[in-house]
Amino acid sequence: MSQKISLPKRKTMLFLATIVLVLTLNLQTFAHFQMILPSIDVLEDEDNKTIELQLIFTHPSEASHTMDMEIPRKFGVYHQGRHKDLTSTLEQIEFANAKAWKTSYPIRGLGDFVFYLKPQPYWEPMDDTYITQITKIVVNSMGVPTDWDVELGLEAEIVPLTRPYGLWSGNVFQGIVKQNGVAVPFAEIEIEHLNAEAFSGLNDSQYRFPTSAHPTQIIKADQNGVFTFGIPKAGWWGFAALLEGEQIQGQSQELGAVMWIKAYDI
Ligand SMILES: [Cu+2]
Repeated sequence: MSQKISLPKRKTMLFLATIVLVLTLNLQTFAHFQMILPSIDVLEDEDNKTIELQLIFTHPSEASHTMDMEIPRKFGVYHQGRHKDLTSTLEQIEFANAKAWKTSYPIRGLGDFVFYLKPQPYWEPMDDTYITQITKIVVNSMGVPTDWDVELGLEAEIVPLTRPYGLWSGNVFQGIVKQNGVAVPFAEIEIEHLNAEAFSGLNDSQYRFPTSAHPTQIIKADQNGVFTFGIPKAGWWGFAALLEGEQIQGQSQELGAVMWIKAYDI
């Protein structure tokens, strides 16, 4: 039996549909990305060996509103089989009117230094969920590859299949999405380019996106949790695999596995 919907009811439904649409649009155009932003990605002989790292929770592509970060649960570095906890070295800073963190780290020796961050869960009222994005970045010294493909065994982790530095724009980047060491088939991954010029406050540096679907790229992993993305432009690119985490006090938690890479034009 077909149901007829009376006019006032239809109006209400239209209204509700509009609200849902607006909320959905917000979700799509406000992808959150936890960043570890190092002052340099590959150190050469002549470079200062003490690097700076900033921990920022933001919307990198639109360079819009940046979220306050509480002191991270853990920030550390892995190199040649050794972990170093850097949490106590973090200093609070302000970045785009929000609370962020920074530290400096002296790079000793050659090879890969894998920095990893476990932030405190962030309550996002707009999405009615906690967001926890566990983030990784590899800084290399002197172009010698050592640890870049390591799996640290994080709760949520992107394990790169492509060396995550020394990349050209036009390369593809591949990785495996893992949750507690297990590959996540068909995981959804959001990808954004860091709009560095806008963040540094230069005038007229806003991107003009052709549509509202462009700031955040969305791909899915295959049945083995492997994803592939063709890098269209030089700069920093963030990958956030969005997973379902454990509830926190009855509220849902979106668990993210995040990794950042930097590409250069050939
Ligand atoms: Cu936000």
